[in-house]
Amino acid sequence: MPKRFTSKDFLLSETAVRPGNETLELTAEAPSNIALVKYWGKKSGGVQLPMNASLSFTLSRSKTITRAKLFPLEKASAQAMFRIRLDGKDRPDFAPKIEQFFARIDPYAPYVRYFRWEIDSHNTFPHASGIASSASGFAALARLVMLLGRRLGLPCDEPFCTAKTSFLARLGSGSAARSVAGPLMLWGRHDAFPVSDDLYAVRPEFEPHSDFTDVRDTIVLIDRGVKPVSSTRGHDLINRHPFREARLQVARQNLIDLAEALKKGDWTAFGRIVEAEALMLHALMATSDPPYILMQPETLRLIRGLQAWREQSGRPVYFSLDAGANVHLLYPGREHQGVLDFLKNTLPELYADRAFIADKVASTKE
Ligand code: 2P0
Repeated sequence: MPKRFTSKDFLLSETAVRPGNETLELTAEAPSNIALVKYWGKKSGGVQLPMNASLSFTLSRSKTITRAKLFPLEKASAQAMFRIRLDGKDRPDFAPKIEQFFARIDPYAPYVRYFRWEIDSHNTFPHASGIASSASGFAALARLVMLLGRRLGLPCDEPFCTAKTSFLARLGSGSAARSVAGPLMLWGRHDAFPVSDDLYAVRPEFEPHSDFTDVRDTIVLIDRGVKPVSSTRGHDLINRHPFREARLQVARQNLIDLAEALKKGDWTAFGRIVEAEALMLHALMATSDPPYILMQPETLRLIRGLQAWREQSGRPVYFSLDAGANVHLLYPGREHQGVLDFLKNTLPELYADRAFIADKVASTKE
């Protein structure tokens, strides 16, 4: 069984590295991901620990690419000094979450404070589209921090390196923990999966069936606006949610059943579980206090259209939803043209606007 790490394994003393006085330029990128079993709710009494285990597909084409110019400081600053841009434009609105990230990772990467950071990020997908940009964004930033550590002479062997990258990314955004490798990532302790951990995501120990080697995710961009309720707030509301215990049990069982479906190559069972998870996520939102709805009329139009089309054609195309109105269509690669034709017929205005992104799940043969 692969080695399990504790947070102590990731600690670093302030004097572990010598910064040098050279200006550095580093680039890192990280993919987005779509949760099949959703992370929804955090454990109380910890920092960014998931209430339940989640499993995701890594989206190989939707990425954040982050470049940092690092200017050495005379002496380490008291807190991380940085400036953040997206596509060359200053984004002070991103600063609070990044500041929190740098503060949380400080015991594990104190060398961050030896530099003034000029960070420039770019997404290969529209930023405001809600395609888990905090997941790929924080995973890319965590990779940069790890890359800097290597440049400063810290050893980073596998599996330690991926585990620590995920551990750091998690401290920025929970779902980012899963955006550090692929094609399937498991985050959160689950007794049926001995390698699973709350502190960082891992590749699950099971092999998916060959019918899951070429998986596509077509993301239909229904709403590109800012979400009315953030995911962080949504996670909070689960702690006093009347269905909390039921959710925990269902998520636990869904993960076991989903692993079986993936191992057997059973697309029907896969679709049943993934769709139930998506609807449960949105049902939990609708029954929170206060309740809220992130779906839009087009979300339902698409879901209903898909159900009718599937019934009539028998094609293995299933939907998932993130914390937003956009719809992810998951299917084997051979169905790609059929999915595009279906979208053209069901949502012609969105199709004409090309408001969709055909993504590819990182190959399960990786
Ligand atoms: C997930 N989502 O598993 C779930 C399902 C969205 C839908 O985790 O507070 O940005 O930064 O840990 O990770 C989105 O929430 O929240 C999310 P924080 P995050 O992907």
